[in-house]
Amino acid sequence: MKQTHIKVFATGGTIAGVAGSATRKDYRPGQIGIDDFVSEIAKIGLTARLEGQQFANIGSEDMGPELWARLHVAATEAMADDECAGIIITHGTDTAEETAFLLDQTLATTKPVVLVGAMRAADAVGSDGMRNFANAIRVAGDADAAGRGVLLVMSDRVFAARDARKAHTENVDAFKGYPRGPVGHVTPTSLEWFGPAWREGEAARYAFFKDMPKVSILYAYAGMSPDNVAQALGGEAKGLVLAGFGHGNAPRGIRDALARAVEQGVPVVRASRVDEGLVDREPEDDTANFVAARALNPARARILLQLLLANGITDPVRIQSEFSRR
Ligand code: DAS
Repeated sequence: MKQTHIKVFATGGTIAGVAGSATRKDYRPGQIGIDDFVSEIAKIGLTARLEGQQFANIGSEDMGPELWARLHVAATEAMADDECAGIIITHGTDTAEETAFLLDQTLATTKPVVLVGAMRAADAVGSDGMRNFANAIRVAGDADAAGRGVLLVMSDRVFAARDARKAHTENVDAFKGYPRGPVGHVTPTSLEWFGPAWREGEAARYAFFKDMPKVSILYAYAGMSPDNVAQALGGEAKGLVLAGFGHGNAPRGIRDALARAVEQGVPVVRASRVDEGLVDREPEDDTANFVAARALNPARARILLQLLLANGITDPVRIQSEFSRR
């Protein structure tokens, strides 16, 4: 029987991390090379043919445009390769949601693209890396995984990149999805989807650019002053995402300063510093031309605003309709 061919792009993170002792709390991310990883997983008898490529071996706090550009090129090539059934990207969990969402919006949905990480180093007691990786192989090798955008596999769950965010600093069960929870359940021996694919046959939504316009995030706090807006806009920011209170709220003076920024051609997206819930349009959005982030948290709202600006989409009405897509 012909084995499913899956390309594995390794970038590092805790999934490739070691502590040197099973009981040591501190560990170094990005220590294990992809070849060692692939030969280790071969021992558990999965039938896929894995082709590993080491892109980096970093903690994902250092992830950014250089590496995103290389991953995008490689994923685009793998999509065009008839031999390749799916792609896995091993990644640190800290910024996995940003990489997943950026690729989700800039790759076609014709083949599964799966990000996977771990919360415990490879030599920690109860390490989750190998199980998550085995689960990712099952998802990336499943034709039904295509048409769901980029996926993120952690703790036996499959999340859509549009929904997924890291919601715990330490737990193995670190990711949550909103507004959808997990879109599937996976183990090394089973995979169940909670509904049909929703992006079947879709082309890339936006062109990928390595150099995207600067977009700042302004984190709201009680007692903040309009100076904070000027600071956030300094350094040539072309757009701003408000990580607001509750429903994307901010003190009156801040809202006025943000409205002036919009008048000067800097789009402003209202997101929330609260972990979960929609930020929907309010009457003031119509007068001030703000955009509501809907279900995207500030980190992913920032990526989307960068992509829109890079693709020449600057009108707040048009930006709003892109934020309102699923
Ligand atoms: N070491 C951090 C990172 O690379 C955490 C992790 O991987 O879980 O994102």
